Parts: sequence; structure tokens; C-alpha cells
Amino acid sequence: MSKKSKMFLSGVVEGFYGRPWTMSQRKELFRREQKWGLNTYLYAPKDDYKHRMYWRDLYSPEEAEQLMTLISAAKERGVELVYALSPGLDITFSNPRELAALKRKLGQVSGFGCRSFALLFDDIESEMCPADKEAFGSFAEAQVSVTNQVFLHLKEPRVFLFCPTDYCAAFCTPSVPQSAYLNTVGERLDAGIDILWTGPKVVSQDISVASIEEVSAVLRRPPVIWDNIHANDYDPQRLFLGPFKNRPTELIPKLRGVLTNPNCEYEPNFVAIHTLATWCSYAQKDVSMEGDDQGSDYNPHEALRLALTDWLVEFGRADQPDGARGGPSKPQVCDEEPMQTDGYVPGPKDNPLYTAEPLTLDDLTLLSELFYLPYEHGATAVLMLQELHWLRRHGPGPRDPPEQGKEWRQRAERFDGLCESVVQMFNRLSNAPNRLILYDLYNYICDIKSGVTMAKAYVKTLGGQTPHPALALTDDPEPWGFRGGLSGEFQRMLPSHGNRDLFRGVPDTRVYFIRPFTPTDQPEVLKIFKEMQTETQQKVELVGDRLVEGQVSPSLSCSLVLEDAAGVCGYVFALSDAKTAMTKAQYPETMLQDFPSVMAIQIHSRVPDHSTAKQLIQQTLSSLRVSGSKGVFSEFRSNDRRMFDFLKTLDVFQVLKVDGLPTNLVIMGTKL
Ligand code: GDL
Repeated sequence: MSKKSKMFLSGVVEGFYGRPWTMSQRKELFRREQKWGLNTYLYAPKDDYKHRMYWRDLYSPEEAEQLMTLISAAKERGVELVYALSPGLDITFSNPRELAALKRKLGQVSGFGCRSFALLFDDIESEMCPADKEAFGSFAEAQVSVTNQVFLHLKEPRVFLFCPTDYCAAFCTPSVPQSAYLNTVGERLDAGIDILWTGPKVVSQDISVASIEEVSAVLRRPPVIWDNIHANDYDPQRLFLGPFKNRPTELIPKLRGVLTNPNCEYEPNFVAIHTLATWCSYAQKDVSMEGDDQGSDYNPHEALRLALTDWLVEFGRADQPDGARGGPSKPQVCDEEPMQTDGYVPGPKDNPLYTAEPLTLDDLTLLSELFYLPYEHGATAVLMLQELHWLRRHGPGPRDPPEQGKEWRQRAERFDGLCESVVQMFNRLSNAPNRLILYDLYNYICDIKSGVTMAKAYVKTLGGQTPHPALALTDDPEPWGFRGGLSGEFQRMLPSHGNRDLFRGVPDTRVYFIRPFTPTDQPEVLKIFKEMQTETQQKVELVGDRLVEGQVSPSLSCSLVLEDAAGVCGYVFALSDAKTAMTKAQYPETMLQDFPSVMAIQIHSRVPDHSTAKQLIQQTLSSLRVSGSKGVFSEFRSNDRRMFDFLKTLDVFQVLKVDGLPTNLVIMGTKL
């Protein structure tokens, strides 16, 4: 271990993907860090060209000027600016010109007054190029060799950090103690270099003392935690406003430091950084005082309250983004009038002027609870989910006893009240004087307001009321009725999807029935049929339509429906001799010889998994086979993609090439 006295590094790493912070945000960060007793800022914005992609390129005079100003701003605030390069995308470790490029670039930044540096090798390909394979025994050796040389070239800076490629336990094979990569780093990396570590995972829910003791033994030094607990660069719908949590303060003496890599949006990081500062304040607490200090350990709940109380004051400042309403932001005191209304005074019968209700601590607490932590929702969010879950399960049915109906109504009202408080919080936030904070929060609060409003409308529908048409949960909702875009659609198809935090492991209890069609099903069948026609908007006459519409009767055992709790959600009708349903020679004789039967099928889009629909088809195919049919075809309007894609996944049907077919028609068939 190095002989240099080592202060606990505490602060922020700007290490996320996406838009880097502005220079004025960084300077504001240093001001806050100083105020809250944090001492380090690691400059590592992933998408800054000259940090990663063009790491070799030197800074232009203008850029140099900006960096110099930043470095001295940090110094003035007593914050150590650690300048990092991420050369791992394309560096050839064995090429001396690459080493020279690293030295040249870091030398330039050293010339700007920077004294602390870092080399980061996270998120890169671990396969070495042929030249490096010849020169080094392993990837770890390559990184360590270059890093040690740069460290010596810079005259062994007091702070020099190294981020390994395996920077969390989950990346280590077969385990942390047995990782060849980490063992090499631990043995060979100069003792004056500190190592970054994100904990058990990239985003670690907990970091235990035992896990840190384990990795420190391999690294032969205590790590600096690069904490991704508040990072949100991996999901544009998430923001983390919960407290720094699940890192016991007993870790502090076992660590070299903690740097949080927080949300991409600068302003909402008030909570992340403030609560980290509260946690780090335990680094200064004298351990010998332990006896006197009993019961005063870090309390995330209390730390959050302190942070939100201070943040509330910030919301009252009339800060504007650069350039808005006449130039850069100037902090103003809360009681100053942020707007002028040009002397307009409404008459006695006019509309009164719009007045904004002030934001409250309760609003900020609710906001934080809705956007809490990656593995945990805040208390109100959990309550809302639980209530919605209950309301959905116990939706009043006609046979429910009145008491249950009463409880349902009471809970529905309470849920409505919770939703309303979210909407009111949104209103007060969007009227707060500090537009800088608002704009950083806007997409998120708008998103949650929308989500909650839809949930509120859904509960109203369950209770027999009709929500506003814009919120109607029909099969043709407005786009805010099916949220999340394409990525959301992918997500819903993956096994990890669905209420992970709250209802983990609860199986989907949806039950489907397959049963013979009865004439009473006709209205529901026609409804599904019409909806599909509206969706596809194609008017083509199909043989199968005549079966669905009841003009022609299907063959024996060839009319089935699929049913869920809400009613009929799919159907299949088939006829062994398709020709008997045709009014003209609609399809070529050659096709009908191979595929004499016809089948019409639709499954409603609310049915998420197709396994029951498969059974529906299988049963019908075997009935046709029993009737002696050689093959069956099914017709689709070419933009009825859902059913077309579904039949393709069965791997039973093929698209038939039929001469003279209209372009908006697709025929699929299978031999029996
Ligand atoms: C990572 C990246 C980091 C990113 C974070 C969260 C490290 C060491 N590297 O793996 O840049 O912001 O995940 O997505 O954490």
C-alpha cells in the first residue's frame, strides 16, 4: 500500500452515456460539493469526443481555455478534478505511438493545471488484437503495463484512478477471488494507483462490507466505489430521486472513496449528491466517539428529508436556462416576483389572473417516491401499485356481496385521491419559478402524470363510469394508451417484464377456454371481425368472411371460440370444401386441389401469449384431417400483420403463390 496519506475521495463522477453536463453546471456542482463537504469530481463523460472516441486528439485553444477555467473553478472550491481518458475502444497497447499519444494528451491537460488523472477501461471489447496478443500474456497485463507507464510519466500523481474492464463482481469469471484478470491487476498495478469498482453488479442494489473485503484482498488495495445507484442513462423513462442507500457506513474505513455516477440530467441530482454527502459525513466522524454517538448512524429516510428541504429552496429561485428571457441564469431570491404581467389588471367580471400554488415539501417527497431507486419504489408508489392491483383483482362483479362493493368503492376513491395528488404535484412543479430544474424534470413528470391519469381512468371504468374519451381504454386508444414505443413492445415480450419490484414471481393467472362456437357468441365474434377490418382498413371479399358472418355454415367440429374473463377473444371457423362457399371461381383449381379447405381465424390483440391460440388451430386442423381434407388455406388482408405473423411463427403454414391474387391479399396454406 502507498505511503502517501490518503484522504477519502468523495463526490461525483460524470461518467454516464449521453449529453455531457455544461461547463456552468459543472461549476455549480463544485459550489455544491464544497458546501456539502465533498472533495472530488471525476471528469469522464462517455460521449464527449475527446474523452473516449477521439481520445488521442489534443484540445483546441478554445477548448483548452474552457478546461483551464474548469480546473481552476474546481480548485477554488476545494474540489479535486480528476481528468479521465477512456482509450479502450481502439488502443493498441503494444504500439509505442499509442503510449506516446496517451502521455501527450494527459500531458496537455496537466499543462492546464490538472493534477489528478484516470484511465478507464470499462465497457470495451476484451478480445486483444493480434499485435497485443503477441506482446502481452493477457488483457490485464496490457492495461496494467500502459497504465503504470503513464502513471510514472505523470510523476506519480497523488490521485490516479484505474477502471478495470471487469469492474463489478458479476463480470468476474469464475468469481472475484478466482478472477485471473483482477488478480493480475491487483498484483501488477502500481500501488499508488487506485481502482474503481461498482460493487456486486453494474448497478448494485447493496454493497456489503464482506463483498468489499473480498475484492480488496484481490486488488490489494481498498477500491474507490463508482456508484451507479442513481445512474439513469440505460432507461429514458427512469430518474432516481431516492436517497443514497444500502451501503453501510461501516464500509467507509474499508474504502478509498465513493463517487456517484448519477442521473444524466444535472439538476435532479440534488438528492443523489446531497444524500451521498450526508453519508460521507460519517467518514469524518471519529470512531472513538462511537459510544457517545450510538443510534446516530446514517438514516436514508432522514438524509432524504434534509436533501428535499434544501432542494425546495432551489425551486423557489427564478433560474432560467442560458439565453432564455434575456441571457444566462441569474439566481434570484425567492420572494422576488419572477414574472411581470405588463400591468394587466382583470376587470371584476374578467377571468382572474392565473396564480400558481407554491410547491411544498410534500410535493417533493411524493416526487422522490415516484422516482425512487432502481430496485425500489418509494412508499406512495408502492401503495398506488398495491391498490391498483387489488382494485383490478376485486373489480365489482354483478354477484359480489354489497360489503365487498363498498370496500371496493372506498379503495377506488382513495386511489383516485392518490392519482389526483400526483397531478396536483405536477401542476405546482410546472409553475415553480426555477425553470432550470423544471426542464430537467419535465419529461419524467409528464410521463408519470400520463401513466397515473390512465390508471385513474381505468379504475373509473372498472367502477362502471365512463372516462373522458381521450382516456378511454378501448382497443383503439390514443398513443398515450399504449406507452413505451417499440422498445416497450420488445420489453413486454421478454420474460423479465412485469411488476418486478412489487409482484415478483406472481404468475399470470389469466385462464383461457377453448369451446365450440354457439349462436349466442355471434355478436362478440362479429365485433372482433369488424375491429380487425377497421384496423386493416382493407375491403376485400374473402371466402373465410362468409363463415364468420354466418352466410355459410362451418364443417362439423370446425367452429371454436377462445374465451377469457372478459368474453370471447378469438375464433376459428373452417370448411372442408371451400368451393361450396364460393360464389365464383375465386381461386385457381390447382390451388384448391392441394388445399381444398378454408379456415378463418382471428385472435384479439388483448391476448398476450399465443399458446392457447395455437391449440385452437391445432384442434381445428385435426378435425379437418378427420373429415378427409388434404390441405387447408387461410386468407389474410395483407396488412393484418398480427395474424399473419402469428401463423408464420407456428411454422406450419406457408405463404402460397397464387396467380392473379389481388396485391392486398395473402394466402397461407398447410397440407394435412
Ligand atoms: C456502466 C458504465 C457507465 C454507465 C453505467 C450505467 C461503469 C464503470 N461504466 O457500466 O459509464 O453510466 O454503466 O449505465 O459503470
